[in-house]
Amino acid sequence: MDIVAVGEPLVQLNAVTRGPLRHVQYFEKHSTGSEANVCVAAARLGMRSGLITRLGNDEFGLFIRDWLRGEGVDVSRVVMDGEHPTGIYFVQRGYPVPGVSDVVYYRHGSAASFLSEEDVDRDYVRESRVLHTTGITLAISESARSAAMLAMDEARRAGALVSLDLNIRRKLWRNMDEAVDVVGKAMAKAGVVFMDEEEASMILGAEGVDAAFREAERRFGLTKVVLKLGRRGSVARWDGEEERVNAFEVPVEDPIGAGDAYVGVFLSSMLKGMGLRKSMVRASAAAAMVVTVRGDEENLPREGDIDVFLRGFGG
Ligand code: KDG
Repeated sequence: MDIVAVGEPLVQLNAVTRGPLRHVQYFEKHSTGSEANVCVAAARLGMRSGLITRLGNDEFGLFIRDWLRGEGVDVSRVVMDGEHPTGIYFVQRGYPVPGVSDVVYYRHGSAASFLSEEDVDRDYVRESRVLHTTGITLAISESARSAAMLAMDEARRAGALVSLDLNIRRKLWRNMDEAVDVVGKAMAKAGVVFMDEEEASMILGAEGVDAAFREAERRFGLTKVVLKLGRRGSVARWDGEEERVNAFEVPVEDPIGAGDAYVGVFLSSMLKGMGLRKSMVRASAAAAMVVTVRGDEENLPREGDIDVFLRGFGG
C-alpha cells in the first residue's frame, strides 16, 4: 500500500438547503469520514490506499464499504460489526455564518468507536509507505485511540512516514486538557503533522506560523509540518524547505472535507515525487474543488482534472 489510514468513515446527511436544521426538509447521503476521504483522494490519483476500521453490518455500513471499494480503496481490513451501528452525522450549511457549515454527530457507540488494537493488521501497516490518522480517531474512544497509536508505532518502527492531521473536533473531546495531552503523545510519534492555526495555538501554544513550526520541532522533533490556513492558503516546512501557497477562490457550497482533500492529494503528490510546492498547489486545487459541492469525496480530482482545474486558474 502507498497509504494506509486508521479512522471512522461516516454517512454524512447533508442539508440540501441552507439554514437551521430544524427547517431543512431534504438531506443528501454521502460517504465521508476524514481518513476515508484521504484514502479516496489517494485512490483517485492512482495510489494504492487502504482503510483500517469497523463499520456496522447495516445498510449505511454496506453503502460505505461498497462506495470505498468502488473508488478503489482496499477494504480488506474493514471489519463489518454486527453489534454496533455505522456512525452518521448531519451537516447544517450557511447558518448562522454564510459559507460555514456545522455538524451534528450521531456516532456515540458506533462500530468504529469499538475499533481496537486487535483490528490493526501489523504487517499491513508495516508494509505501507504512509500511515495516516487524525485527532478524530484519537477522540472517539479509548480503544480506537489505542488502535491508532499502535498503528503509528508499528509504521514508525518499519520506517514508514507517519502522518497525523490534528483535526480537533471540540464536540468529540471531553475537555481540551485531554485533547492537548493525547494529541501531544500522537505528535511525538508522527513524521508529518497537518494543522490549522487554531490547533497550533491550542496544542502548541503557538501564535502564528513561525511559532508553530518552531514549537513543533522543539517539542516533538517535527521537521515536516503543514499549516492549513483556510481561505489564506497553506504554508509548509519540510526538512528545512519552506513554501507558501495561496488558496483558490471558488464559490463555496460546503467547506467540509477540504482539509482531507488537501492531505490526500498532498501526500499522494509527495509520494509521486512532485516536490513540496507542486504538491501544495495540487492539494489546494483539490480542496477548492471539494468545497464547491456537498459531500467530501465526489469532487476529489483524478490526475487530469487537476491539470484542467489549474489551467482554468491560469496555472
Ligand atoms: O474532515 C471532514 C470530516 O470531518 C467529516 O467527513 C466528518 O470525519 C468526520 C468527523 O469526524 O468530523
